[in-house]
Amino acid sequence: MSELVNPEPVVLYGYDQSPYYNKIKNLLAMKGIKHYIVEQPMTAPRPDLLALNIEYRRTPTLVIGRDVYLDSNLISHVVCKKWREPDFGVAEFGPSILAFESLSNNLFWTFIAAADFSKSPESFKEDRRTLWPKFASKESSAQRPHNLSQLGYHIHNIENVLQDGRKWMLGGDQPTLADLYIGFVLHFILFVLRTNTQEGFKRESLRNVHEFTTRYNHYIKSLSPTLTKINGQSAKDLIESSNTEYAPTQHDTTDGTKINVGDQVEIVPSDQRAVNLQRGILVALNAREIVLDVGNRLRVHAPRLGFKLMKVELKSNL
Ligand SMILES: N[C@@H](CCC(=O)N[C@@H](CS)C(=O)NCC(=O)O)C(=O)O
Repeated sequence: MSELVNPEPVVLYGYDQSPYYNKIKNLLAMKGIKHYIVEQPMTAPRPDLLALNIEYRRTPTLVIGRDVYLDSNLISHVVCKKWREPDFGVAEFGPSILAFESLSNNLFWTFIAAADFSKSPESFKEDRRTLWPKFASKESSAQRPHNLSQLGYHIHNIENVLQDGRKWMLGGDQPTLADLYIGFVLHFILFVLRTNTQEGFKRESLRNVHEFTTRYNHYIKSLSPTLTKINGQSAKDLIESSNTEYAPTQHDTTDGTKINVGDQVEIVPSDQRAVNLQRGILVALNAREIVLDVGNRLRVHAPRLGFKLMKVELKSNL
């Protein structure tokens, strides 16, 4: 057990087939952050997370000490703020990095709308339909040609950016966070789900994009991450025995919502059906974050962008 002793454990939950999980796995490797990995099933339920009172079921989730972070965008902001070196061009999370983050999310969801999941296992499709009722339906496959054209638009824009011979998205000799944001999603689209065999996405049409993605993959493979795979119970013990202070948070009393610190609330990503609601007591709310106390001395942090926040109206038992 001694190698599990860590005053502020960093624990990543996810599964290898998840591109967003790989985005964070690669970020931790780029930053050289020692961490633990708890592999999760591809479909719900995820008992390891439920045991920590985490109902949120999107992937990935990252725990740092007793703070639980939802959503890869928030996670990467938090990681880059906490571990500033190496900097990867993101000291201030400047506009170009944010633009690449937004492009990356756009690319991913445009691709999901264009992808063919008809041959995926029925159990996987059923599971995803609990979040997105039209997932892999006849209706959505009729939209595929259109969505593929939208994907082509985004990827050809990236081809144009790379046309001046730059190695990395922001130029220069070293990769930055912009490369991570674009690299993980291009790798998934072109090489994991093999869009590279489709007309308009083959190497001859997108030479620079293909070369960039291969370069990104070589770079990721050249890193030596310090990670230990552990099971859910060991992770729970590690997290619950952590004695670190909570991450500092700020409550903005001028926030427009009628929800106050101490209220019982639920949050859920706004791009899915309202299932697997994450419940907790509101600790802080500001322009960037929602922070909840979920019991077990754990706090959950979700980004404000892309999450719905609702007050739970408690029914009297009388
Ligand atoms: N905005 C979220 C999106 C995460 C997301 O949609 N992940 C996919 C896997 S790549 C997912 O949650 N799928 C359903 C699941 O894993 O239960 C993030 O950046 O973390």
